Amino acid sequence: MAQSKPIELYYWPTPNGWKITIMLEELGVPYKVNYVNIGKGEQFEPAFLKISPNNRMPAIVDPEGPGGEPISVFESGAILQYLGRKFGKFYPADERKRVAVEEWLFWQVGGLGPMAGQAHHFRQYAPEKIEYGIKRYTNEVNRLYGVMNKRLAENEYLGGEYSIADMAAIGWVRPYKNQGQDLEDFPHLKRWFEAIMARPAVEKALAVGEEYRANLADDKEAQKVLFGQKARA
Ligand SMILES: N[C@@H](CCC(=O)N[C@@H](CS)C(=O)NCC(=O)O)C(=O)O
Repeated sequence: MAQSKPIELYYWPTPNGWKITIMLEELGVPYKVNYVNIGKGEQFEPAFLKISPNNRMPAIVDPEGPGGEPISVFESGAILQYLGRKFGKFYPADERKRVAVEEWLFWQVGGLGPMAGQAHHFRQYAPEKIEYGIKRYTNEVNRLYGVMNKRLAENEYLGGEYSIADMAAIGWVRPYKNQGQDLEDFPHLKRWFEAIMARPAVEKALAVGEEYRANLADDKEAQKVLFGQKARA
């Protein structure tokens, strides 16, 4: 499948954003980056909420969607599946292989991502040091790393072959130190991490918007935007 018009990517350089730049770089399809500065509240702009009603990036608009009409997709897992189906890569069509990829993809979006996110929050950003929260999420990430390590002892990649499941997980292992983890404790995970980080497409993908990456721990204004959100009218 050839893509003539670039895919519009709504993006900020974070673990969830990287998933999609990795997939697009691996596929080698044209894409245009629209930065959504989440520390400045751009995720609440009405035009963005139309394509991503959860006020989270990443999201995409594919001008060449089904039937040749544009389609928007939000939620990183759904975007990875859409791109994998459309371009027939990194998301096998064989049902057994597809199920394995989906298991580890959903494991990431429902487990590793949210738990590592909470570990970052309690360890780095919470204004009070809440030992209970720090311990709970550091331990849970440790458990999840152990699960990955076991899987990777018997499989080269999470879904078997390199796939969207690995692309989803890598960005969440990258900040392992901020999650209080040591990759030396997980040798198979370390082998996997190093292999993926050495891929040229991954290196290119992680560099997208690198200049905008700031330490959220020092940015009180961004913290005000991001933390303590409630339902909006
Ligand atoms: N479940 C979503 C999570 C996306 C997400 O949490 N994105 C964060 C940045 S990593 C965001 O856009 N935050 C904006 C906000 O909290 O308002 C996905 O996998 O796409």
